[in-house]
Amino acid sequence: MHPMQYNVSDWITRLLEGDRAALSKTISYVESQRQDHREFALEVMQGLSTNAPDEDCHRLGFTGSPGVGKSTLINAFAQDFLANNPQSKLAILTIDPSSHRHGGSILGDKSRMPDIATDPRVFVRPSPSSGALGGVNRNTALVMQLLYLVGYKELWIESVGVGQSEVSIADLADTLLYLTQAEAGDGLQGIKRGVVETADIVVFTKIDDQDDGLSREVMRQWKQAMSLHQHESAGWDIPLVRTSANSRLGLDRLSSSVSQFIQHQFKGGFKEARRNRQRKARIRGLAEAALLRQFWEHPAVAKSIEAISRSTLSEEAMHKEVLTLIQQFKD
Ligand SMILES: Nc1nc2c(ncn2[C@@H]2O[C@H](COP(=O)(O)OP(=O)(O)OP(=O)(O)O)[C@@H](O)[C@H]2O)c(=O)[nH]1
Ligand SMILES: [Mg+2]
Repeated sequence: MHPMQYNVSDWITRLLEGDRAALSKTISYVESQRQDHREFALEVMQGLSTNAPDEDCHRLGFTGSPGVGKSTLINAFAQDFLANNPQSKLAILTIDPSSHRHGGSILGDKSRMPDIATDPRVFVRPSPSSGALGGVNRNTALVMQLLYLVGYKELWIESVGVGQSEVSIADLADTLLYLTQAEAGDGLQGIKRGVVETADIVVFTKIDDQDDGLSREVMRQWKQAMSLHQHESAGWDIPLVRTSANSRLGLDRLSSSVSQFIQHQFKGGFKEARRNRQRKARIRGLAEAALLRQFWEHPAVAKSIEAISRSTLSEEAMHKEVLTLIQQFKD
């Protein structure tokens, strides 16, 4: 008998009927540390799966520094999206930074999406980042797949997108928006940090005033710096879009840039190529994390590491010892 009281097929029926409480619970089971929870969730997902290709699913990523305006832009952009696509179902995953400036970030993110959080077509889910600073965690792709399986074909994900986690937002998004504020002196931080390598569209936020001269100057600098960079999809020039969630400046342009990118990816066959690359990156991330855990938890290896740490081995001898450790782990 299953360790959990619920019956898998009843549970699936609830999910397919649109039971939001059941959906929230299933996500918690996916993210749970408990083996029986995870097994139940995976069984449910297998039952939901049709094995049809998920080409009709669009994963839109919003990344950028804390406070840059991700949640507020999502709130505004989602209203436009739903107005233009009234039949669509939209799921939004926000990954809480572990230490949130405003405190109480779970309520915080929902309250920063006041106009959509209660819309029956929208499902907002804050997820813990499990200590990984990047936000996205090893379960995010699974959660997104679950949402897709219960009928959410438009999946948006908010993440600060820095730091070291097994899986990054660039390994998940079909379309990745990099949000930045056009601030003096800060303008090219994103380029310096190499985000342009992964961004498909650069979005300047909080440009409430069309005549904001500074933002134009910062944008010019970005344009110049980015002319040296080639996007992974041949023929795509990364658009730079000035937006404001408050005055709604640039939201139309953002919407058409996203549509153009989707078209470009589809026509050029880039979407599938990208998803393959992302799957590989996720496999790599998950495998590396699992292997490392096993390595550190391996009793003989752990013992040897203790011994080596306490010894007065020379640096070159220690390097040799590391190779021995790996052999010990493999045996
Ligand atoms: N003037 C102005 N302020 C904005 C705009 N968008 C967001 N803000 C403000 O910027 C602050 C941060 O916005 P959030 O949407 O919470 O930013 P975030 O990137 O989601 O932040 P984290 O989730 O903490 O990483 C809030 O006080 C917003 O009211 C805008 O278009 N114009
Ligand atoms: Mg936010």
